[in-house]
Amino acid sequence: MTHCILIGAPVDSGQQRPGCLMGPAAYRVAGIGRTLQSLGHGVEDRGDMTPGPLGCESTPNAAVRHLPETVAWVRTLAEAGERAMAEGMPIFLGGDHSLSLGSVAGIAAHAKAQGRPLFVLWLDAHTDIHSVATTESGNLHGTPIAYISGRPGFEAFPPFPAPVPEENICLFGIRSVDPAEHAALEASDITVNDMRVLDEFGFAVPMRAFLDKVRAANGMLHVSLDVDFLDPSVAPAVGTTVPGGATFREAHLVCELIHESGLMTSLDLVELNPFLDERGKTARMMVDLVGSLMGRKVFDRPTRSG
Ligand code: B3U
Ligand code: MN
Ligand code: MN
Repeated sequence: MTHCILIGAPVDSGQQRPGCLMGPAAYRVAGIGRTLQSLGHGVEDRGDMTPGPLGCESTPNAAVRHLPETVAWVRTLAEAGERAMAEGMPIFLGGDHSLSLGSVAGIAAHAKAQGRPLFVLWLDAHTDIHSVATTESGNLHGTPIAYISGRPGFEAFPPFPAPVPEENICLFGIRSVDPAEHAALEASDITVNDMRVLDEFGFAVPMRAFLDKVRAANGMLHVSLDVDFLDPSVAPAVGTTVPGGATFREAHLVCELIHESGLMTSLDLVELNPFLDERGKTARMMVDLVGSLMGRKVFDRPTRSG
């Protein structure tokens, strides 16, 4: 039984399609609390966070949008995340992916205090490794991987507490990469499981390889689940749909493997835009995946990693 701490993060400032701020409400309506309770977990809903006062941060990159608001969210969510880690498993209800600039900062601070290595699994169509200097769209939801891995270009942000080593980061489901991101990744030790890899080896083999690494290091595991990891046919409610994503079955398998590993210590659910949904289909899909991540299965049987 896990003590799950729901943290509403109605962040909408990291991209341009209004609607992600309705995400936390949609997860609650879709029954995230009931789903976790039905699996025997404790649930504490801390409600929706609000960003602190806005500063006057600026950047030479004129494309960047909502920098002070994003920095304010980072402070709020880092604090909420660090506090929740001491008491249970934080589940951040987004909100666009810029919320992970804050959630991972808080979690990294906690892992550092515990003296344990942090690993990050990024389930996403995108690599989100722009810096504030390289983003062309100016959408800061495309930047968290650069911030958490300690790359330059984040002078406007609080210093990242304990950068996550590149070897501890696994991007999974990738199929949309900008040229600057491509260059950054080619020169890095971040694992990139793009769809080419997943088509050839399936989802289980690369996922188990990463989970084995986390286990061998006695690591903590943060999972960041972007709605666009999924194929738009099963998850249409996202501003940046990219064809060719994980199917219903592939996504559940990934979540079941993560659960069986027993390694996940925190979770972000990001980029749900309920305004674009079809009668709650995507919100329900995401809540179902949380069910698989937290132990729902058809039969209990010994598994390779379990
Ligand atoms: N890499 C592009 C597109 C993008 C990143 N994350 C999302 N879209 N959801 C950018 O704008 O940085
Ligand atoms: Mn993303
Ligand atoms: Mn994405």
